[in-house]
Amino acid sequence: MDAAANAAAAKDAEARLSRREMLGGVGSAAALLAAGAVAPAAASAATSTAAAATPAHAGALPASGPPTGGGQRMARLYPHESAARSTRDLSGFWGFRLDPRDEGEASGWPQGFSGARTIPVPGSWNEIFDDAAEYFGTAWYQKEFLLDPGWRGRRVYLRFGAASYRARAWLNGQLLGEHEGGHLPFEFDVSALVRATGPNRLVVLVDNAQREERVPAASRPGAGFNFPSYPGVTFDFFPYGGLHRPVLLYSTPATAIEDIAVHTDLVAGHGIVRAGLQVSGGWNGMATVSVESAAAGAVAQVRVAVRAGRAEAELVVDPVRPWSPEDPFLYTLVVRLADAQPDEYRLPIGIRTIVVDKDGLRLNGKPLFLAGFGRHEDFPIHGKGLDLPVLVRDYELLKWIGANSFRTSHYPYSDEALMLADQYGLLVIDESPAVSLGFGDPDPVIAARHAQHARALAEMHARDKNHPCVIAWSVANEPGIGAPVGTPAEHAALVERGLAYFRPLFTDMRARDPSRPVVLVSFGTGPDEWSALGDFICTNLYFGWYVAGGQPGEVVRGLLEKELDRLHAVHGKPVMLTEFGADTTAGVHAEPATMWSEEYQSQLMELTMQAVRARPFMVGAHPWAFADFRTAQGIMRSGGLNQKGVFTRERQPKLAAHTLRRLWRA
Ligand code: BDP
Repeated sequence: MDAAANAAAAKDAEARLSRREMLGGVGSAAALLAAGAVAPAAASAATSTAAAATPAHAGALPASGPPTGGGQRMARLYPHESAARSTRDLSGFWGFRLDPRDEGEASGWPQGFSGARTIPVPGSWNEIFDDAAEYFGTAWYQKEFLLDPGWRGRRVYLRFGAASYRARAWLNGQLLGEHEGGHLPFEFDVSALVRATGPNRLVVLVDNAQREERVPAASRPGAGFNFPSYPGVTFDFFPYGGLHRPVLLYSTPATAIEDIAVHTDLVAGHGIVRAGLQVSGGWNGMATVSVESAAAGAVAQVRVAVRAGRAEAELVVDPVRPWSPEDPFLYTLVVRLADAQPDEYRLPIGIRTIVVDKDGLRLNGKPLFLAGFGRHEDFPIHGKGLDLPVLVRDYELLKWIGANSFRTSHYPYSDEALMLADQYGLLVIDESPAVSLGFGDPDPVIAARHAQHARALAEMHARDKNHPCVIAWSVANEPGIGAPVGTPAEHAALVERGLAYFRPLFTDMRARDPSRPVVLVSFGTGPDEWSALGDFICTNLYFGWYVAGGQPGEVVRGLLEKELDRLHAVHGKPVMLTEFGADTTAGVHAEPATMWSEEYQSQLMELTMQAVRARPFMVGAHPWAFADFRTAQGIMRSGGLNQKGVFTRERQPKLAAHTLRRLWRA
């Protein structure tokens, strides 16, 4: 590295370090519909007031002309099966080819490409092929399938659980559309393009280029999360590429239930279930809505008139078995249309309430303390690919340790993760992919991120709104001023810039869902003005690691207590410690405890939990992190791993796991 580059890198590291130095009542169904909780089928995902900007990536539509298949539509209801609906999982072996020169589209690859090797879907290409380990460009997937003969004449949809980061799909050579954002589903109506006989060829371009206008963002070459890292991303996890979640085909009758928005309440000992319905094509007719339980059948039922595709139903469940971590009891909401081809949709629901006020969080009226973790979707060989055995094992370990909750740090997790959390009774803070936003970047970059961020929030809500496990929305993790700040006036201008960015996102999220708290997770003493937008205060504090490292005793305790008390005094709202922790190499021991040893992490956890539990205004503490996870290479991350896991990456407990188990199960 020459002197100038060296100086630039040092300056950059300084800017990154400054991040650490700074540490020192349920609405009616009508209201839900009005608020856009059930959005019109064709509505754009972005409802934000901020200027939309065209992302600067290459190959944005319509390079191949307009999509023939009607374009991408927001995925709302998960394709659960019923008497009227079936789902086919296209997971398995697909054809795969890297396209480092971005030549595939011009060379006719959408029709099907040669030179393919075999890749598993779901999975991350970086964990599978040596030549793709550090590959962040464009890659192609292809798969042939036959249409189920029973699906002829029905509507057929193709749903991608997640593609990192941008995907463009073709069926039988015809462009279906494209989607941007690596952690949320999208779907296409393929009824007009799918062949009833003979093979159908599905081709997907997945572009995982790391760009600064994307969410989350890459940073300038040579920059990194703490220090320069490779790859140079602004966040602390590996930017895996690939089709990370299942690709599903599903069929519905011609007239279909397109969306359901459920809100539940508990009043005078019985349950209230309100459901806003949306049916395709502005359909008019009668619908039956029932709440069923496996043991008792229909426990409540109403018939409602659907007018111009809309209806709302209210059902009373008495006696009610409320959903909670102790008893995660799920009913099934069943909606049936009285049509020539009657559609039926079956939605697992839990009847529960979540309330936040100045005194704390309450679930079903009872005080709630969130014990659990920030996590990652990450596992050797699978990368970010959905791995069902790991998912179940993780939840078993969460139960083993006495956790009741987790945050989907730092992006929405799979549909399967939330469906299973409903069953396990795990409470989820559902976080958007906006991690480490920086407000020192140029206007067009920030505008592009804002448009994408707004879309992601709309999609996250559309997908997750009916899960009882989701008890709060996290708009972002650790946004920062993002620039070395000179004067107080410059600092104030950047704070203002952030406020102008976040306010409309909070307004939109609250309008979509008046029933759940909305929060922003801040780092250290990151601008109070931004945290204040949240319904409770979420803070990540690394006393004992990035600040006052090596002193897990009274020094850390003093710093921590002072900052928690300050946050409560400033905001007058409940506070949650959403991250704290220490990198710990499994097997390293020290007496007295020193940094990186299991004893040190364990002591830090115990001390922090004591300080937290001594404060009635604290509503939760999530050690960072559940398990070690892969991140970019750099001098801060031995082995390319963040080792703050309480479990190893292979899910074996470190000493701190036993300590937390003792504290949380007491
Ligand atoms: C926090 C971030 C998290 C990092 C953690 C760390 O929210 O993504 O992994 O720091 O440095 O600030 O370990």
